[in-house]
Amino acid sequence: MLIRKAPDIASSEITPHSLYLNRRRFLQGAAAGAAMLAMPSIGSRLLADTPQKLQFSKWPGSTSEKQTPFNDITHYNNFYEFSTDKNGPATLAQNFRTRPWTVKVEGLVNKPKTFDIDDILKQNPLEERIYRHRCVEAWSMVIPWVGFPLANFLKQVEPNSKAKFVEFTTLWDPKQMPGENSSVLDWPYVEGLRLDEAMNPLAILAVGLYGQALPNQDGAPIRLVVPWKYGFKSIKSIVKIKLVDKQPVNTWYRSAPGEYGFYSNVNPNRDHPRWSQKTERRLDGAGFLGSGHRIPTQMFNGYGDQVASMYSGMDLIKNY
Ligand SMILES: Nc1nc2c(c(=O)[nH]1)N[C@H]1C(S)=C(S)[C@@H](COP(=O)(O)O)O[C@H]1N2
Ligand SMILES: [Mo]
Repeated sequence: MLIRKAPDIASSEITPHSLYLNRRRFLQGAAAGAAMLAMPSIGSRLLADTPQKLQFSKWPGSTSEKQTPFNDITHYNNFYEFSTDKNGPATLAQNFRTRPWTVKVEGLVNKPKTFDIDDILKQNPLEERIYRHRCVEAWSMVIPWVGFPLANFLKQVEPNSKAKFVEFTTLWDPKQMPGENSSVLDWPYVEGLRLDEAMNPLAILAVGLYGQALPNQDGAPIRLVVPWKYGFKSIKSIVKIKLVDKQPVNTWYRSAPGEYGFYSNVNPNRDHPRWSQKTERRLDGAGFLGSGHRIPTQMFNGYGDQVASMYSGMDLIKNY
């Protein structure tokens, strides 16, 4: 896992999230490697659990672009709680416990409530939505998510008139998540949306992909998916959702404010300080050794007709 294959070394875009971390990154990698070696019978675990099949309807707005193969979606992950290596979470998250699991919804709401994940699954009609997924590192995928609109979920707790933003928090459990023992990021991972963004019909809470429960490395049991924004906004393994009146400080902004803004809308006209955002490498099943194929990046990841009006009058170069 820790041995870099030649194309990874050659490519400047594989690990840019962590480039600034310099030697801290190496310490993290060593810790993750040690944790992996300590795990018993990884091989047998790979086949042990039958994934939970989900019931869902098909959302009519899905893209018809070629879907990224399951194997790439589950072996090319950013999930720093487990590893900063793209293929690390697939192994290190094998034994991650996603039951029992609750999501606490609190803050500026009339009806705060802690939801059990199985009640969430029963109470929210699921849809399959095939979305483009674009990482700030200039790679992209097409993923058949299974989930439901975040707006429907938030309406159940009745946000009050003071609520202006939504803050999401990932589980903090360093015993299970080896990366949380390192200072690679400030834990727990936090993300935020403006309330109108959260209420946009495209924003979903995903509980599955390819018709089955989310693989752990993709953010089981429940994660955010905001398809017009860079991938890091789509926070994984959520335990808390808080309605607030001030703009939340999201984890990537906290670690590198000049690089990862609050808005993080996919924008080919606003370069990342260290690389261009004009194009992206679409992962197409060629796997790690392949480079995918390069395509132009679209404003708002191609979802502009549904989201651009939320930003009218805003300078999207300044508000990156
Ligand atoms: N909790 C948590 N959520 C996270 C991350 C992370 O490290 N921790 N990485 C983000 C980044 S940078 C990306 S690109 C997407 C990747 O999602 P995927 O691995 O399911 O494709 O997850 C995002 N959500
Ligand atoms: Mo990302």
